[in-house]
Amino acid sequence: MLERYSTAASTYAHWIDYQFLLIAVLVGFWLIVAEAVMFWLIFKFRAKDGRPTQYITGEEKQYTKWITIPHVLVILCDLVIIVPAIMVWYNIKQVMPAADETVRVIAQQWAWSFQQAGPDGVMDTADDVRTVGELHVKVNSTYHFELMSRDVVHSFAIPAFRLKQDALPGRTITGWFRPNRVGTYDIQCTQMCGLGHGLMAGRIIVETPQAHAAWLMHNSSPAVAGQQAIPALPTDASSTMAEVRR
Ligand SMILES: [Cu+2]
Repeated sequence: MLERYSTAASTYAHWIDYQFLLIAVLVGFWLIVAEAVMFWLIFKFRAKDGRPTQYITGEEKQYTKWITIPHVLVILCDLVIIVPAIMVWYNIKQVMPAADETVRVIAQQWAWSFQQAGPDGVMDTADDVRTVGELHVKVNSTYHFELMSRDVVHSFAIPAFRLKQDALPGRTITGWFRPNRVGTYDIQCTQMCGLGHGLMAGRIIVETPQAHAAWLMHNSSPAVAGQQAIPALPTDASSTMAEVRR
């Protein structure tokens, strides 16, 4: 239902949407009830000729129930909101499903850079693909991200995924997402990070596995793409290097 009003492109987007819907419906219902009662009371007890003003201290039993009953109802409604909110938080931020892929996300004033494994599927090898401002991912794959900052506090946000995570200099923060809809979506920085903050936009392109494999192959270093591994040094060569070091 909410899909009509905002695009949801990750597996946990609807968990967050339903949490917002729950809050909106519960709070909205009580807002309407409270306003209706207030206007009814204003109308019922409006000034009338010949009717003296009542002075109500609120200490009598028949009046205190007007405070205690709504108070208990508010606490019950809080529980109805807080319990699913904790479950959503736990499932998104505390649980890490096994990764199919890993991407490194580096924030800096004022750009996003990304690093992911090339066709060999191993990070930190010569065929890694590095991009700026544009992250290509595969649909229906669970991604772990390693988020870092080169300078100040930034925040990595993909509204269509309902993903938002602060990036702190000196720390690597891990999280996850699983895109489930092919398309191009915004990446934003959502922490005021300096003069160019408003320009710090990027995009994430969710592709089919075939399109993603083709993109990886095309953007990986042509010299190393297709090589299985960097060959080990032959024994005599390493001994020669050891001799040189001596
Ligand atoms: Cu920023």
